[in-house]
Amino acid sequence: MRFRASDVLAVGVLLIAAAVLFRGHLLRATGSVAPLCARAEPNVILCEDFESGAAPGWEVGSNRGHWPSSQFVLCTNDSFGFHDRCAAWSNALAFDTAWGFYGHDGRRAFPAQSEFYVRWYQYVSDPYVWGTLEDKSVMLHDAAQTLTVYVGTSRNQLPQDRDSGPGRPFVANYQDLDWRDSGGQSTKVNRFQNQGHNLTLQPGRWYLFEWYLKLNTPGASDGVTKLWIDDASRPIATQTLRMHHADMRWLRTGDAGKHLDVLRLLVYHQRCDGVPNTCPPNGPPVLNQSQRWDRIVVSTAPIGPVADSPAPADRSASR
Ligand SMILES: [Ca+2]
Repeated sequence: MRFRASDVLAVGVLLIAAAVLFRGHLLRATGSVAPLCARAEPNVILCEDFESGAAPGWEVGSNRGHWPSSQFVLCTNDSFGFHDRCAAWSNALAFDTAWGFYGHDGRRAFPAQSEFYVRWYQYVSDPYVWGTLEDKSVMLHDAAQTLTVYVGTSRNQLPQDRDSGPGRPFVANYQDLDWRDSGGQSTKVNRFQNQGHNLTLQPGRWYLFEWYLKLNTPGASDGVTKLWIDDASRPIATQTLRMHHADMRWLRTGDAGKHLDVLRLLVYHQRCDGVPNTCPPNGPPVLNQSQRWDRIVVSTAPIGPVADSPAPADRSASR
């Protein structure tokens, strides 16, 4: 898998690789992530806390088969996960022979929705060196792997976009390229925090992410996204909205009927071919750094922190 210089080529190669490597499997939600999962609430579509260790339901690969699928989930006796034993992770990111590094690549399908929330906890290793361009993280595809959107943990478009920068999460939407059907008017792939209080991730901490997506009228820029991020090192009483965009074109005109119903966990760290060039042999072939994911929930209703954190005092006020 490679990501090319332009966003157009990047998504093209990605989609080809995805189509070859993966077909989603729709499986029953499992796990005991939180009481809302244990109660099988009707809004909840997927729960995953990785406590079973083997990540059932996930299709797991890795960069050129470097890493065994069994190592996608790691458990310890204490706290590899967020306040529990197990988490999925991507560690020891290997050079892809182009300009990026990645390790494990895990995917899981969930029942399609036109409007939904994805909640997860994410840990960034200490140390962690951000890619000079970006680091991918939690991605969504359609079942046929023709759509690609994601929350990245870092995107650096400084100095042009002052809401970007190393360790600053963002949302990417590869359907909002400057396609012919938009009359050349749409170049809004990368969306940054825009609520006036940007968050920059710090290594060695867990963070709570909650991502809201509402699909658009195919071809029209009327979809919505919101992103809440909070430092989970301490109890989270009120989630903090970092991003809200209401002109999202998740679906192109020809994408009518498609849904974002495959969740993918992938750290793709890029790029090393700038100045100075740190790609092998100028730099190490493997980056010994990682990101972890845990306590994932997909729901048609707001989700919030895990149950063992204090409940938000007024969730409606924070949303
Ligand atoms: Ca866990």
